[in-house]
Amino acid sequence: MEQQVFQNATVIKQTGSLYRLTFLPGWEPFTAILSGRLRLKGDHLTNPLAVGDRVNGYLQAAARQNDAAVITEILPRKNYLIRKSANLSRQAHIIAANLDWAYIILSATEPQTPFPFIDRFLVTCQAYRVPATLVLNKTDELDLADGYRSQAAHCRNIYQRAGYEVLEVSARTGFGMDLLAGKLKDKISLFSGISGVGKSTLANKLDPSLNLKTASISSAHLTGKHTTTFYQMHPLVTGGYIIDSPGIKGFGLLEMTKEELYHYFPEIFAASSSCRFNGCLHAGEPGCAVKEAVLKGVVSTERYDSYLKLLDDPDGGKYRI
Ligand SMILES: Nc1nc2c(ncn2[C@@H]2O[C@H](COP(=O)(O)OP(=O)(O)OP(=O)(O)O)[C@@H](O)[C@H]2O)c(=O)[nH]1
Ligand SMILES: [Mg+2]
Ligand SMILES: [Zn+2]
Repeated sequence: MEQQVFQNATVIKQTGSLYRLTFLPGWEPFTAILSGRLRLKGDHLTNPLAVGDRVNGYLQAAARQNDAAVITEILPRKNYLIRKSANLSRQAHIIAANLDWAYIILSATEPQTPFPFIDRFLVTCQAYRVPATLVLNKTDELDLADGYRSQAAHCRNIYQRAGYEVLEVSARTGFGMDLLAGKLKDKISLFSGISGVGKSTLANKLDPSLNLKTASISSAHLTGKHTTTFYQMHPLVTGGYIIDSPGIKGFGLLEMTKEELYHYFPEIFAASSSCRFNGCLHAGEPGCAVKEAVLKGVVSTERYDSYLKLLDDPDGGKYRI
């Protein structure tokens, strides 16, 4: 059989054993499978290949519909995001690879994302060198109750103090969407977050031609319905590419020691340079500058508590969901 090699295609979708690839910046998706050799590798991973991965392979001549291309090589990753697959699982799941930016989408109203979830996501972004921004969506609903308004202000305050940008938008009214579109231009960005916060609705607002499936949150539990089921990259009419993702249910940190954890809380790391002891874990040691920064309000008590909780995890320095 005649073979024609290809290089540097980008994975834009995975469904079972089939991958969709394209050559960026163009957009002419074709189907591919993994070579047997690659399938055997990486048994500690639920997915050897993730959306955003760059790959080499070969096309089969005169490709008919069922003649998928074959991926023979995964190119080195610039970065990636990874999490534990599930409780007690030793397997890990690569969320996406080669990201320019990660957005954690939150709802200003419902459903609410627990702070520990946000912090685990941000810690992972720091550890794997993916810049991250928080997006507070559904701000059009902030008039529903004063409680929501103060909660949103609280969230903004905590994360801005930690050094993160917090964008306020409404996919419904379009508020803040031009600013977001400008940030996404010329980049590959991930939209992550729990189900129902409006990831796919935001994508549709940015580019109505995407026409992604969305669904209202459950009126009984105010939770999302896990409408999006695949990670998938989409080109935006305003420029750039976004990866829309299924709502994340749990976020387990991976391979992180107690000694390195504080490096991934930027504001705690900054304060730690003045700690009295080398190797201070900022958990009550004398002369701890982090504790002092918390008392002064430079580091928020919420983020510090989050840090201490992760530090206290009994799993020998490795963290579970
Ligand atoms: N009021 C209001 N509702 C919104 C906004 N954005 C999204 N929604 C609604 O929130 C619900 C969930 O939106 P989706 O886009 O399906 O949420 P998702 O994050 O993609 O959810 P999964 O795919 O399940 O992870 C839908 O009913 C949307 O109409 C917004 O800015 N304002
Ligand atoms: Mg969705
Ligand atoms: Zn300290």
